[in-house]
Amino acid sequence: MEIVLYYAPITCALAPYITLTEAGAKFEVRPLNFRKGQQNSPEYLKLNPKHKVPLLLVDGKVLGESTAIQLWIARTFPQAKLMPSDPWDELKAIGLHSWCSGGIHPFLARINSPPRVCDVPGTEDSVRRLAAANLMENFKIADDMLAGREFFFDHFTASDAHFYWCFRRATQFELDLSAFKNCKAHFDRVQQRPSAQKLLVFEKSVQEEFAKAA
Ligand SMILES: N[C@@H](CCC(=O)N[C@@H](CS)C(=O)NCC(=O)O)C(=O)O
Repeated sequence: MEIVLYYAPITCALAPYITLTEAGAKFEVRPLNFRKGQQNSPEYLKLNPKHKVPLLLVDGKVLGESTAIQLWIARTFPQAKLMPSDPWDELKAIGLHSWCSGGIHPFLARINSPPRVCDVPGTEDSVRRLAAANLMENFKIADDMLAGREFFFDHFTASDAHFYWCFRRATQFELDLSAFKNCKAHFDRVQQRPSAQKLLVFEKSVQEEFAKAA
């Protein structure tokens, strides 16, 4: 089976990189340079008209959207136990992916680029402030969920990788996240895993390549 992951540094595509690595999958990564707008190239738009990563190619078949990608990885590599085995918990895990993608990610995107959602002059700070407030509300919920636990379920799952990315992205903005001690401990725990360490080394190498090409 040929697995290709379209990825860009910093982005949510790092979560499937982590889970594919946890699964012991053989996969090729095709990094896109967002600074050069490679996600908007005609070739990439043919694969993904949404101009987003992550995107998976499996024997040439295209799969987009983090939730679907994570589910595919978990189902294809069941020995890695990337979804909880209990059917109800599996649904809760799908809910967590959906929350990361649809409930948390959009606020990170607004903080990163307010003009994408509001072009009224002078409103950038306001968009950022409101997005940050929504983000904090979500992190408080996650912090309560993670109280007294190592992971969202009784072992590491794909949900942990996805939420790790959300929290990591938030650390890259000027936000005070000190109230979310359980999220931070979870972040550190996931980041210590060999899969995340491998990702960080890979990310650095891609960023260096892109810097050279700038
Ligand atoms: N709903 C998608 C969102 C993916 C997404 O927004 N990816 C961002 C990076 S974190 C992206 O590729 N942005 C590029 C663009 O919008 O041009 C998912 O969960 O996979």
